[in-house]
Amino acid sequence: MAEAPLFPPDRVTVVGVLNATPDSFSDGGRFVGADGALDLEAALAAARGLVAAGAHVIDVGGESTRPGATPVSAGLEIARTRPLIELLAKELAVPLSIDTRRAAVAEAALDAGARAVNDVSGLRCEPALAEVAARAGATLVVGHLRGEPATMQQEVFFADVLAEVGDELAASLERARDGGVPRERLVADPGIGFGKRLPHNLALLANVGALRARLGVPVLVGPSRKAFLGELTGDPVEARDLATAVACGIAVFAGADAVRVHDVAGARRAVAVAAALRDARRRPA
Ligand code: PMM
Repeated sequence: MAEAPLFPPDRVTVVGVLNATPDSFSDGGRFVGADGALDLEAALAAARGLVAAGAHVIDVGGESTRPGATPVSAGLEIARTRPLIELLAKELAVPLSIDTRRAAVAEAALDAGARAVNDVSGLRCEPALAEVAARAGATLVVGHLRGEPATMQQEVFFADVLAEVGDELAASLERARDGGVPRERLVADPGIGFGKRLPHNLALLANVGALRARLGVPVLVGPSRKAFLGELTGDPVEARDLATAVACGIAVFAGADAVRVHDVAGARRAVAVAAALRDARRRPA
């Protein structure tokens, strides 16, 4: 029997973030010490917390993609994520995804039990990642990112952000299909905060329904704790969960199929209300 889809059309999928990095912008250093050692027990406890809060999928990352972050080797990324995925796949009932731009890291994670690959570069970094996902029968999330995380905020220019992000995501989806990933296992993500300024992030979130209609696959958005929310509220990164929940709710009302968040409990509530309002607008009582 075919495995149940990770992003089914009849629910808003909530993806919980679990970063095994020392330097992610909001949750770095929770499970990886300055000496590089991974605290598997603490990471498992955090993952259990995400599941208890209602996460449908857990996204494990081993490389920070924050603006200006230093890239790490594939070997280090695998050392941070593979043992954790092996443990989580054994202990938890929810599907796991690996947040990576590299084919070798994706392969190790899929081998260890992950069922999805989340590539924020949309196959621009390593196109061979598509074949790795295809071979494993994995779901593939392609994100929108121009350039590299290290420099992505330096030269940002869009004449028409929705059209350009739509074109570039459509190209990523085509690359994924060329690599053998069928449409039913593809998800697109406009890459909130990845080489974008406040007006771009707002336009993408508020018009996510148009993007979804154009691309024909589920759309995931990841506004969680990002700088644009700080620009709007003045809140520091550790106080952005309420703003995140609002952004998620409104994106779902506007057509998003899935959200990727650190605070799953808040996002679950926000998307429950937003999805009900969205459905009421589509089919008034
Ligand atoms: N954002 C981050 C990392 N991975 N993946 C997807 N699909 N979408 C995102 O917006 C996204 C991502 C930013 O870093 P974080 O892990 O600290 O949230």
